[in-house]
Amino acid sequence: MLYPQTNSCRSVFSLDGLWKFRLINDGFNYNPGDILTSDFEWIAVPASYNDQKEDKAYRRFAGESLYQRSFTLPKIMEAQRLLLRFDAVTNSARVYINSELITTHKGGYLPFEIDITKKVSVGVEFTISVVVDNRVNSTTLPVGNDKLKGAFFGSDNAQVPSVQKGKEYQADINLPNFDFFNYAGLNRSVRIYTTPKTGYIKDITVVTDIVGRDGVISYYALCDNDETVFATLKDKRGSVVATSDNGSIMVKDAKLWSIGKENAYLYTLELSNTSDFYSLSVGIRTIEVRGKQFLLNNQPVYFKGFGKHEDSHIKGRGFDLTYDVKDAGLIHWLGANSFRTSHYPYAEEMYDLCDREGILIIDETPAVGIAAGQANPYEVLDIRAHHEDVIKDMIARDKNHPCVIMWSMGNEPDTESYPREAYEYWHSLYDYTHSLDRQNRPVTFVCSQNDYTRDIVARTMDVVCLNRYYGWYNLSGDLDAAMYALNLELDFWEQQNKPVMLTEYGADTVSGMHATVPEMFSEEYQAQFLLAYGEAFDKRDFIIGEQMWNFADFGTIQGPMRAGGNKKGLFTRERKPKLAAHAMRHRWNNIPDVDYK
Ligand code: GCB
Repeated sequence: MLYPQTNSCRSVFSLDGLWKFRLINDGFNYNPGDILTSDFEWIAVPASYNDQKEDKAYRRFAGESLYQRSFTLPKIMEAQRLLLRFDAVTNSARVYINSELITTHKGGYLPFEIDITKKVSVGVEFTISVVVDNRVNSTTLPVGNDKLKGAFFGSDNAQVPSVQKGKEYQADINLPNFDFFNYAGLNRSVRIYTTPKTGYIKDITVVTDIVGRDGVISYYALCDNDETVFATLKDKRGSVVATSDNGSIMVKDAKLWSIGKENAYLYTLELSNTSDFYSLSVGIRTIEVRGKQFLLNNQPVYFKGFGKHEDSHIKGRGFDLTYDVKDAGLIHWLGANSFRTSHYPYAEEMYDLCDREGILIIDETPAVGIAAGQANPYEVLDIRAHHEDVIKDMIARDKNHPCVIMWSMGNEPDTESYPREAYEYWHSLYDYTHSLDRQNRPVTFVCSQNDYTRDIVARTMDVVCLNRYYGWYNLSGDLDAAMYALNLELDFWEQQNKPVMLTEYGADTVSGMHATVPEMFSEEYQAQFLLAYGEAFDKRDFIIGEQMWNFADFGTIQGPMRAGGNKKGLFTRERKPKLAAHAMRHRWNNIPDVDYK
């Protein structure tokens, strides 16, 4: 799926800004075509709605809400094909133009678009209404709990007096099976973009290779007719390097794309036919897992970084380019080189930035929370087809970014209780993921702290990715015992002859809380915790990377384990460094990006 662009043949109109908004509650029903004239709020797009108003309903709400806005398109657009594109509506959407339902979409973290050429008349006002549903349940990704009512009297809660068990407090609330706030709404940009009416370029896929000192770019362009697509490759200064009309370009003495701002060389591939034009940044690089190494351009990489979230005050999960730029700068400041898009694909602009700045991305689907208490999640949850859809859509969106170096199919599923079913589920998805990516990037999923001897699927991934909390959720506060346990486990993984990466390890830390004898929640404990893990990694050649949890503090559902959110950040939510940020900066600046192990 191509990102909208303005050029000599296409144009983009932003629909971001103030929209009319209301929760669909208190007996309010949306009748398609109804225009909101009263009882609505003005709300900013893109942004989550939850923290924009001083109303607890906005944070606690579970259900549908309505966004509405009217537009008139200029007559100069008459000659073009019109596409309405939503970059992300969380968690699902019904879209109306005036009273007509024009599309529905499930899943809150990937774009969808609709051809509206025949639905609107240029020069005539029309109204877009979007009904957004924020509910998560056993059919959605991320997964939520179906039981919306009676959450406070659940029989699983040991603190509920036995005489109250089974009693229901009548309130719909979201019960996410994941540890980030279920921020909802028009979280990313909304636009109308145009293409020529015929002959438009529908899709482009790029694969690159290195032969000696030269680069090879193979491109596959899909048009709505059979016309030949011509390619022109330009270097950074805009000089033409090569042209082609046969899908392949040889680049003599190619400059490769690699880690770091100075090394992230991007060419521009311009594709055109008689009606259309599209330009794409291309980084020439190869990726391969060989033995216990992860090779970028044939050099073994050591991953330094974290899992992140798209999360900030007030905007919630709303797209904010300024935060992306700030975060990329902090990644460089730390001497880090990579992150995982835990736990959903991020806004496309972040990948574009990472292409330019040489930051590696492990791209993750929203498949988080695949565990169902005592029950078999592979039977209880109705997610398989949707899971395939999000993998397909994520790859369709992100396949051309050089910064994307591995696909993560999901985070912390239960692989231990029903090992055979887990294997069947995840291994078939692994094959499916590989089959969709012409670049054939490595594929993995990220596994939780479990009885790793029972998990028979993680060890079959291209890279084994482990989330571990020795010293936090277990052996709490005792780093000596934690390191003993971690090393016991790493001895096991050493036998598997696979590259292994730690994709989460961390400690909640209250910024400003200090201790001479480091104890949990103090800044000193977090720093010692992370460095102790680092020491264990340094001793093992098969550990190819460390991505601690988390880049910054982030919002979660409230609960006894979370004081104003998850506090495992190296930075506060406002991006102020904790002591551990300085400690990791020192460590990472002394570890090279490649040829470390
Ligand atoms: C995990 C999850 C992550 C949580 C983290 C924590 O294992 O993957 O989503 O936020 O632990 O801090 O508990």
